[in-house]
Amino acid sequence: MSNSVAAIATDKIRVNRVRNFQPGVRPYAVDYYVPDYVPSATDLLCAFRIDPAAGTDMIEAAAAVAAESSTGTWTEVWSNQLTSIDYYKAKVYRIEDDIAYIAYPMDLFEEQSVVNIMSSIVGNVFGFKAVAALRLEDMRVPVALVKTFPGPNIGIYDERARLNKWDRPLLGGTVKPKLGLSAKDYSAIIYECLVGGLDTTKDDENMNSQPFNRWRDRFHYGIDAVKRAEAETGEAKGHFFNVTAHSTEEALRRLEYIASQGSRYIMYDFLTAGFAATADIVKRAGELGVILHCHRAMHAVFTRQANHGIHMRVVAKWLRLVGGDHLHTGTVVGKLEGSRQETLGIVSLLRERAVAADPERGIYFDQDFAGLKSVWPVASGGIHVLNIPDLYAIYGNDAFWLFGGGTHGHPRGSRAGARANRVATEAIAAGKSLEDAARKCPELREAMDLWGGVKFSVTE
Ligand code: CAP
Ligand code: MG
Repeated sequence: MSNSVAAIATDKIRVNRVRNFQPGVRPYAVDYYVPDYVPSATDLLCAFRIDPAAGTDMIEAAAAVAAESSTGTWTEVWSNQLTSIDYYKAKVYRIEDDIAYIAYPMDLFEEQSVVNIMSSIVGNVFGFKAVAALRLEDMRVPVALVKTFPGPNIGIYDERARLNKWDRPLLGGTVKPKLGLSAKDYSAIIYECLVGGLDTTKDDENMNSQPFNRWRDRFHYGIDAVKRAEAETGEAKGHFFNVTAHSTEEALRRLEYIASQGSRYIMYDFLTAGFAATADIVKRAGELGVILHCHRAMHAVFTRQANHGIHMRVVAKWLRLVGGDHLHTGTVVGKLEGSRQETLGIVSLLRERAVAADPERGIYFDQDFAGLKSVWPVASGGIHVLNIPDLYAIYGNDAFWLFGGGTHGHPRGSRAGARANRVATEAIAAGKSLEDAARKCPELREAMDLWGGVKFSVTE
């Protein structure tokens, strides 16, 4: 058949299909609510918390979400007949109270693309009139799709091996004030923290390359401070240099330079920059052998509301797939929102090979990470020495704890604050008490006296 004959034949089929087509608008539930569907191992599964719009029942609202996040639109279209719509459509297979479980065939998603997953699953549906509020509570990514992602380049074990630091959590601190310091003064603070006992320091999320502290100046003074602290202490040290920039190209340029000059670490604001940019940063960081610290600035815009948005556990899974080496996860006890059980769940999702469904920790699905390396959970935000016993109970050894105000707020400055944090951490990791440790460490005693009354509320 010539091309034009084939085209005419195809057109005839199309015309016939248009004739058979039943146009009009019908309930989403007719097609997208399939309660007898048994999800397959290759389906991507979602648990959505749904508050249906007034006048819409839960089944119809759930079916609307399944439709709009997969193949559907508001009206019947003749062209559904040109594909296997029953295969490609997402299916609401279970509803329990206000949670709808939806299965998506894996073929709906491009390999290795959180961006593509997001454009479908959290794309249009959150503004849908059928729902008053909608929250993506959890997502089971099928192993076959997990295998297409790179995961962390370095992760927990290899970073410990590089630093040769093992039996305790690793410590860091954000330089404060967050903005306004000159590069030279900034580096003096880095040096004080590292010599005092922190393993690392870091830029703040909003420190990029402002007029008062350009990235290259900060890097040169900063890496010099790191090297001097290493020489003085005989330990591996580092600073997380934030390479977040106005464009991915510029972020990569900064990353290349910083890696070429021997920094162990870079940092990236992966949510404000986006997952596509982060994938580029992960790839190049891996080629150059630098560890990538991921700050989650902006997450609370969509993770905080209990009835609307995306739960942080989903964001954490996505980041592990894309391949950050460190991720901020909250502290439970510090200044920022996040319950104990939910945080424990997120920590498991970052660190374990496979995680079983666990309603108490808010985990709806079993998730196998198919051998992807572990991500360091990072506790940061309003923590100080007196929180260390609780942090140890929550995180155990394999975590980073960052003390910003909890280092520089010490009555005798950053070096003394760093020492207090280090001594307290070593004591708790060795099974001793803070009181015991403070007897031999005046810096710790002073920090405990200073912050004895500072307690943020805790949600279990
Ligand atoms: C902490 C911090 C971090 C937050 C981010 C800040 O400083 O540098 O950005 O921890 O939150 O600016 O608040 P302090 P999360 O140690 O002085 O509080 O880790 O929850 O993403
Ligand atoms: Mg910060």
